[in-house]
Amino acid sequence: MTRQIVSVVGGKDAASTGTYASINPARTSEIVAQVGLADAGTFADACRTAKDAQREWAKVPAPVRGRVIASIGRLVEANAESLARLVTREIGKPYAEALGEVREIVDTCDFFLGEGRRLYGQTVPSEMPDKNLFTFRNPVGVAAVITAGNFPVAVPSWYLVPALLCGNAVVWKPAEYAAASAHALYQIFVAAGLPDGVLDIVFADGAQTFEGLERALTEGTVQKIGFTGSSEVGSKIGELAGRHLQAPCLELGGKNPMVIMPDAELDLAVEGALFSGFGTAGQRCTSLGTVIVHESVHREFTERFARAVQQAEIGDPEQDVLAGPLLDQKFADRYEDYLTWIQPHHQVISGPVGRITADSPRRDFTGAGGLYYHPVVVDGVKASDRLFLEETFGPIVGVTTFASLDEAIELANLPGYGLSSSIYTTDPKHAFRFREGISAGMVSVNNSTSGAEAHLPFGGNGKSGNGSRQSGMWVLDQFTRWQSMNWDHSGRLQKAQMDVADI
Ligand code: UN1
Repeated sequence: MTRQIVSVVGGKDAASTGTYASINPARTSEIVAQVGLADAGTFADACRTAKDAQREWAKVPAPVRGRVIASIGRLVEANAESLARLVTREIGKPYAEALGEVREIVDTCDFFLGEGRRLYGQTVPSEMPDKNLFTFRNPVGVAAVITAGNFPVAVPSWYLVPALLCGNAVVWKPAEYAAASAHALYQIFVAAGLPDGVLDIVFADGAQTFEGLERALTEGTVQKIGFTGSSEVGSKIGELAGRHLQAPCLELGGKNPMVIMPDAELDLAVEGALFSGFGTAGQRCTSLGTVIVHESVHREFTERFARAVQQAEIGDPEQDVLAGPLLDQKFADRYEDYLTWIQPHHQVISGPVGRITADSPRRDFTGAGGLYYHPVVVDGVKASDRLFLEETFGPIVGVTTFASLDEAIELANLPGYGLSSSIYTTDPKHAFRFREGISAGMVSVNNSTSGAEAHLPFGGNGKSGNGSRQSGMWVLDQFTRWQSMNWDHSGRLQKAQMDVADI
């Protein structure tokens, strides 16, 4: 069944000026949704509508907003299977992972529903007698949230749930290739009791979104941008926000390293590398980029890793598989581009070579043109290589060696990203030294680079983001602004710094 979906602004369907067909990447002949695309004007309208709705929403007491978040969580839970099935069908994520993704929304709601009864401010001692100082968290206003399609429902919820809880309105622009999943989630949020206009959804291409956002920033109807996507687009968004004196919340790419020490449990490391590198077909921002393995265990590790990769189940995402197809044709093109570059340069130790010709790396399992690709492991990657420095966002993992932990840390930081990282070691000293030296916002010890829990700070540094953090209580600083208040009941003008009594 093909869904017909359009943008919704202020509770009403908005006009479309173009269309996009969202396809099932496991069967590319199947259209999941025909998506009406809006233009920049509709985006800017949505921000104005949201601004009006936000004024009223901010007056709703925070504990009551928390109850709406609780209802969203319950509704998501009640619809978990159908939502996960839709995610699998639209982006090819294995069903178990899609269900996990839906679980992450519920976890996020569980965390924030109670925050409606906290959102603490402070009472602070004054320098002067008979004077009281307070701090308050105020909503920022309207958040424009632009999200990628690899986590079409969980990652948007990291923005939507806290932003709404804090009394903001949200205009959400999801990735077109995940539009049906996004629309289904939008409907659940609205059904939980959000007033019209407090959450608006706009489907638009990149250029129209950017133009619409620029207009909204100029009109003063957007106070916060949340963006998850590539470092390249993130930097453009950052530039635009900066011109309007705004600090966006940016969650960008990663070239996430995994360091394997000589004292590591190798089987565990192989399992971790397999899941980090090829789970979700390597299409998480937290996916493994390069294994940095100690030279003394390099041979043993690569042999075991190559075997594990060759045995991994890649196939129909509705079945129990490690990975399904790539998300969308544009990611498939990118994979093929990397592969073309890799072939003459490197030793591919697991992947198309020897099993399928290099210029035809696709494995079509269904006979219906699924975007299935071989996982590829490339050994002997050098620090100056494209493959070492760039995020591939696909099932390609590089391997390189090191001699000392300091060298490993230097290599791990070299690409200039700083999202996630991992070290396999049985020595806590190594783990802590790695944590101190690594530029990443997230560090795993004896665990995958991917799979952060929903109540820890999530985010990166360098090319991975501007230091903003999502998830957990840290995200409250993105969606509220601190306000201070002083209240003098002395009955006279007490001047700060000037009327402070000496001891
Ligand atoms: C992303 O790919 O943008 O930590 C987010 C993880 C997931 C989120 C990934 N919970 O791997």
